[in-house]
Amino acid sequence: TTVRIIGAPTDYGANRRGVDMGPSAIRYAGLADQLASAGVETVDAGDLAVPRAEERDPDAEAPHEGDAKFLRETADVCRRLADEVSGTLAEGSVPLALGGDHSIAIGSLVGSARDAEIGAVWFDAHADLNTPATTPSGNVHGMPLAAALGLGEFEGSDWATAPGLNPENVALVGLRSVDDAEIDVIRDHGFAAYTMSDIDDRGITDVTEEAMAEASAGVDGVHVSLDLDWLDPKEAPGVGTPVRGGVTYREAHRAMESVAETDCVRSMELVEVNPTLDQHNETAELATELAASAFGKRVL
Ligand code: DIR
Ligand code: MN
Ligand code: MN
Ligand code: MN
Repeated sequence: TTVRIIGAPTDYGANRRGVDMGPSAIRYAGLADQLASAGVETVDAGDLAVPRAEERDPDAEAPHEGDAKFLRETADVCRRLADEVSGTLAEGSVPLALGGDHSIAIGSLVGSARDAEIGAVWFDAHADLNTPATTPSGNVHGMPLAAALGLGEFEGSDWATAPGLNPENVALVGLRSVDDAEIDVIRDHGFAAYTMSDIDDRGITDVTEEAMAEASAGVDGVHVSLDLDWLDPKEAPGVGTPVRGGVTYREAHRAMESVAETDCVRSMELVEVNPTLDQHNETAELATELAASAFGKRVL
């Protein structure tokens, strides 16, 4: 396998600044070395050019209550990321996108689903199923899964929807902070959704294997989206929206090992690493280790 690393240094979709430094933090933490220790070759495509929020006219971006902030800027980044992701797949490599906030997942999903039917597994404390109409925060990082599934109105939506992403092949793992409108979406569409309580009761291996089986059934491959706030804030303090009661270091590794065992990973992303909120870059380090496990690193 060759993994192609694509940095998407955005913070347009987040509630706090600084997550745009995620790609640098993850590279400095040793991503390429970690993946090499998994027996994986890497190519680094560098970072997408992302204009700084400060360069924009502040009046032009003032959001309305309940509206999505920086949606046009997000669309611009995601269009280019989608092209990078689909180009990487076309040359036979596996794209690994580095956020940036979780809004970049729109680009990853659109690109991964451009010439294929795909599933997605969402490792996250949150469901990311809000829309510009339901968002309580206005932050697009709470909306990417809805956008890619064609739910809600996203500025024309053509750039945001991934028709090759099958709703029957969506699984969410580790939920513990879900908004009311998101609960309705999960119920209405019957997404496979596993809360932290499911992990408590059944164990992480069982839950992850079932989620991967559901996501991969009958499709060409699976997009793995790893929001670092999936982990407990004790393990991953460098995230913008920490929620207590997340998975442990060991559970996270075991889950990523199960991901690798299925051999159906088509694309992946590591998002929401914010080094300005971190301690000694440990969340970025964790991200690199988990990526290695997801790409097949084993103890023996
Ligand atoms: C919340 C938080 N559901 C929102 N979402 C986050 O703003 O829509 N997603 N933090 O990662
Ligand atoms: Mn999250
Ligand atoms: Mn987020
Ligand atoms: Mn998220």
